[in-house]
Order: sequence, then structure tokens, then C-alpha cells
Amino acid sequence: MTKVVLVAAVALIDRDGRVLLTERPEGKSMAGLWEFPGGKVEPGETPEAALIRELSEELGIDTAASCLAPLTFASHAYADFHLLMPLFACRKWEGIPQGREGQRLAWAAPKALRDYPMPPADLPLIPILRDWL
Ligand code: 9L3
Ligand code: MG
Repeated sequence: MTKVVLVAAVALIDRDGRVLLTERPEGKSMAGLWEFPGGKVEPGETPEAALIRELSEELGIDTAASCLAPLTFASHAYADFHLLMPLFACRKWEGIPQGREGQRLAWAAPKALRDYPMPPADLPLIPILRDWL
């Protein structure tokens, strides 16, 4: 049976309309690719709760479930698992995002998003996000 992995991801949008991408660090799968920040939804968690936790752990920022707007959903079959990934949009948080786990960050203008090499699950989200912005 194919394993299903549920991951929640977010487009953090700053006041200039730029979107935050984070680089997957050395040692992780797909290292060096740029992704929407987020992470695995643990058993018993909502996607929103998982994102709030991951954003605090990985970027050191605080946000609220009420600031997370559901935008779209990625579904991608990798060789060894099937990834389901809701993408939220968020314009409001507390703190300044920093790579708490050594990961590089990039604030990308919507037009520049496609210049970043991304995991295949994230790629189809780009035109949807750009249309929405
Ligand atoms: N993933 C893909 N795009 C993303 C995120 C946050 C995650 N924007 C994929 C990469 C891994 C899986 O989800 O295959 C779990 O992520 P992690 O726990 O390795 O960061
Ligand atoms: Mg993660």
C-alpha cells in the first residue's frame, strides 16, 4: 500500500507582496531545493496547528490559525510515498523569520518564484499562488 504523508505548507507574504521560500538543508531529502515552509502534520493535529508549530520551530515566528487562509492543495506521487499538502496564505505573524535550522531564506517577488528550483510537489502551486496574489 502506498504511504500517504500529510504536510502543511504556507506562503508567507510580506508588505511588499514578496513570498518566503526556504532552502531544504543538507542531509534532508531534496536538499538544496526551495520550498514553501511547513512540515508534517502529526497525528491528532490539524494542518493549521502543524503549521503554527513548524513556523515556530523552523523560523521562530508566531502566527494564529485565524491568519492562515486555505489557498489550494498539492497532491504528488513520489516514488516511495504520496504527498498531500494543503497550502495556506498568511500575511500576519509576529517576529522576523530566521532559519532556525540553518536553512537559507529568500523573499521572492511573485514573478521570480519560478526561478527557484523546487520540489515537484511545490511547482504546480506557483501559478495558483501568482493568480491569487
Ligand atoms: N515537502 C514538500 N514541499 C514542502 C514541504 C514543507 C515539504 N513545501 C515534502 C518534503 C518531504 C516531506 O514533504 O518529502 C516532508 O517534509 P520534511 O519533514 O522532510 O521537511
Ligand atoms: Mg519541514
